[in-house]
Amino acid sequence: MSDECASIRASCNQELQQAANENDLYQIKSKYLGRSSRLTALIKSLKDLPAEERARSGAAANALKISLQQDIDIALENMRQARTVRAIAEQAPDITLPGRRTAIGTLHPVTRITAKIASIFTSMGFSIVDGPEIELDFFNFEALNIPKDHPARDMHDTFYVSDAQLLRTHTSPVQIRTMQKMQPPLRILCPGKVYRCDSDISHTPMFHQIEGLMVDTHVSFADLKGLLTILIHRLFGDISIRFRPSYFPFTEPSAEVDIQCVMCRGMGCRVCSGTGWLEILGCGLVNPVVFKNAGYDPDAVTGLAFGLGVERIAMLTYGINDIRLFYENDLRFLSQF
Ligand code: 2NM
Repeated sequence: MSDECASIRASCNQELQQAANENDLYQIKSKYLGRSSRLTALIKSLKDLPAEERARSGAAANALKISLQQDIDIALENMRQARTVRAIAEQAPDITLPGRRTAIGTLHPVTRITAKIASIFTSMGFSIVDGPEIELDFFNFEALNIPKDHPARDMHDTFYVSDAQLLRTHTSPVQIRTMQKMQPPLRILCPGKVYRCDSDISHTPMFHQIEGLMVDTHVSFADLKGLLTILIHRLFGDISIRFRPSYFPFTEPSAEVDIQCVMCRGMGCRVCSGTGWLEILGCGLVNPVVFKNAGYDPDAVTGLAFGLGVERIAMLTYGINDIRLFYENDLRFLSQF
């Protein structure tokens, strides 16, 4: 009896040693613990033994059964763990492979020019200020000396939101709001999106503008010329500039500033329509009416103001001939900056 137990034990141990996979182990389990196993036969034969020996052998057979079950289950668990370890190893990334490249973004040309101009003016003591893109008629027109039915309103093809609300057509309303809140002296630069109902190769319904305003007791046209000459020379290098008389309702006197054509260096070409000059900004001394509307004493202060279109400066700087390229989000265009 105990010989048979030892023999089963030894035979099972040997097979467990040789098992190559989980399937082998399931077969061993059925062979040693199943209905037609030697152990089951042995347990069935116990009833033929004398009572005293039956108890002893029964206990031994039972102990063997439990022990075989444990050994087989442990072997199975080890095999499963080994399989998991192998699967993880197979799925693990090969850290010697070269990485996938991620394209590094670039700043949009409009962002670049805005940042450049902002840094030129902050270096001269200006603060950057912004305000709402949906404006009241008062701040966009009325306060700027552009009354209703004034022909100057036709210059800005306005998107109206309601009778009193509109999409700002320039960033000047930010300057009116700032004057209402802050006392002079004032030096501010207002970059931002503006909207005009216009669309062709040189106009988009939304574009970017930068307007500047400086107010103090003795601001003169000489200050305006000096400031804008510094701006243009820092943007375009040593280039010829001319101030040409013009008209804006919010400034008096007013001027437009031309630079020597950056394409043909003044020889005359398609970009400058053969004139050798390019218009790049508008400016003037703040109209006293505007000061009064904004709550400043027009007899106590004078001011200079100017405005420019960022896309236009970017087109001249980078030699871009169609403004719509800025808003098509074509990476072949954008990745060049
Ligand atoms: C321009 C040209 C000339 C301007 C005026 C003002 C304000 F609010 F102070 F009156 N802001 N911007 C101005 C003056 C803008 O853009 C072509």
